[in-house]
Amino acid sequence: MSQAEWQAVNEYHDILYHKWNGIAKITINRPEKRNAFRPQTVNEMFHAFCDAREDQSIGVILLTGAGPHTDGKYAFCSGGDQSVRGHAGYVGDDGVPRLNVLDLQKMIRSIPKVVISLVAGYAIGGGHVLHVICDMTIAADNAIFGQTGPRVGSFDGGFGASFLARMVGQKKAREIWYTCRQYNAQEALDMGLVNAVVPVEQLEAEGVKWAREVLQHSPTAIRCLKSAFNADLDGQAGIQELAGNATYLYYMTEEGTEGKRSFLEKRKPDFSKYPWMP
Ligand code: S0N
Repeated sequence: MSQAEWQAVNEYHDILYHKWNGIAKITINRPEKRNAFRPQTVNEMFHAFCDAREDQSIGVILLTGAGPHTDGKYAFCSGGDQSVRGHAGYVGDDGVPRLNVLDLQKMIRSIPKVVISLVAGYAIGGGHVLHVICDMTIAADNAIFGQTGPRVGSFDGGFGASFLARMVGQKKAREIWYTCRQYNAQEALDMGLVNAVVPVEQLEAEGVKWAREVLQHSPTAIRCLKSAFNADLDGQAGIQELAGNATYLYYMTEEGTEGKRSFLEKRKPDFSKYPWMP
């Protein structure tokens, strides 16, 4: 397979954003902070995800971290930037404390495209939660996973707890949070936290390979599957997404179109030719 020829999209400060052949790549670019996110980082990621959502040529989004840093170490993301953590969240240039990563989490979960995280080095704290939320994770052999909340005075009681527990089981999820241990790539693979482990120098190529496999398949089938996987955990919001896809498909039918057409033509709708299927 030929090498990805990434085209840069937009100018951001804290992230890099590229596209190539149906794939978008969002890279957190703060290696000097182990790719910790501040409000601006999250805003930029959200903006890039919005762009990828609207771009009908994009089916897969790779989420990764820039690196290695000058000290040779890699990071996917080390969570919230502790140096800007204020009384009620992470403080941006406007002086307002926020937990806007929660909006990003919801975006990653609900975007009707496949999000694959490529983890080299640390996926820690809120950075660990980010990879957990992605549809799939490919880990480099140097990846290190873990939560730090109870050690640094924070916790993610949302997807970071409940979805993690769905993924690795209740006992393991509680171990991860209560002990704040770190796990290597093989341990992560063994507990079902990641899909594959590859040598770090092959990480991006492997991500592109997985993306290209996904891209061969039906966008609508994958869109519906993603919302189906989310529905049981996401309550009414999950049902809304799943049902939104039913409406999306119904709008494409003759039967659905008859309802709209009859209204515009100021006549009674005629649904008689549409069967009541078993
Ligand atoms: C990642 C770790 C393990 C790497 O260790 P290593 O390799 O020894 O490097 P360090 O020397 O520690 O770090 C290198 C430089 O990077 C800076 N840095 C690293 N991580 C952060 C960070 N998270 N914020 C700010 N700076 C960071 C270091 O300071 C160092 O810089 P210099 O060289 O200038 O000193 C290790 O670094 C580590 O453990 N990092 C901290 C991990 C952590 O605790 N993260 C925060 C966890 N909490 C969250 O992420 C909260 C997420 C959130 O927003 C949220 C979401 C939902 C609900 C609630 C919350 C909530 O806020 O609670």
